[in-house]
Amino acid sequence: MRYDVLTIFPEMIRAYLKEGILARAAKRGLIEVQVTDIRAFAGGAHKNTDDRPFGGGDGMVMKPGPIYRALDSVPRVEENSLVLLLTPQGKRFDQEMAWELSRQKQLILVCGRYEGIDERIRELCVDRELSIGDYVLSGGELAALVLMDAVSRLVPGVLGGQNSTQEDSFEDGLLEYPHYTRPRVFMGREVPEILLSGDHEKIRQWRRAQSLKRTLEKRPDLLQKAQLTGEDGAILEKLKEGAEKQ
Ligand code: 9D3
Repeated sequence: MRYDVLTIFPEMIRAYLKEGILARAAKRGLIEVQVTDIRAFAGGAHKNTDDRPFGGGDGMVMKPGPIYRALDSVPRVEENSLVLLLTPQGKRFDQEMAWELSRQKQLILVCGRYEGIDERIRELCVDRELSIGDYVLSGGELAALVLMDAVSRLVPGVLGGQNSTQEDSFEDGLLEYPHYTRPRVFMGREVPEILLSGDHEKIRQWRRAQSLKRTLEKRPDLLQKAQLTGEDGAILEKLKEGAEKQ
């Protein structure tokens, strides 16, 4: 996977990519990230990347020229290349979209700042508009990092097996079961007995029931889309009955 990130704050992107799983993936050649400074493509003595909006109003708008030239400078991987604009108006990014994007060869991420970008960039250059959620950020940089993090984890080899994607939260659409490690007793609170039993089938059943219980309690909306077995259905019925009695 190759990412090209277009931004007026290249160091914001580079800083996050210096450490952690994405840094390791880049060192191993599993992903490549090129950051392009939009300002390098701005003209004039002041290298302005923004200007006042036609028609008046508060705030500034990103000029089309610098973004257009920055995009033009990005080498395109022939097939499977997408230009994504990070914007509050985009379709909400989720795990399903992360899987879909992970099958591309190149993602070109355009980070907006200020009130937004000139509409003609959207029309001429952008394949898709994405948002990471319904809250107001100061620009697209954090959104681009969130996207690259979520997508890169799905690129074969990036997780190195230790943390299989299948067991991850959201991969089967359920929240995770509770985790425990040593010590066995902490501040008077014991690890559930079953986890010490060595009975792997019992442990698997307990964990599945805990996942279902948590999801029902904290994120019942996730159950609609979740991949549930017949066993899951029976556990959920019991949990719901229990909730009614109380
Ligand atoms: C004052 C009206 N604002 C719309 C809610 C304008 C506006 C706010 C924030 C325009 C741009 C931004 C900067 N945000 C992003 O560029 C952004 C974003 C976000 O704010 N939330 C969730 N996902 C994203 S992706 C890019």
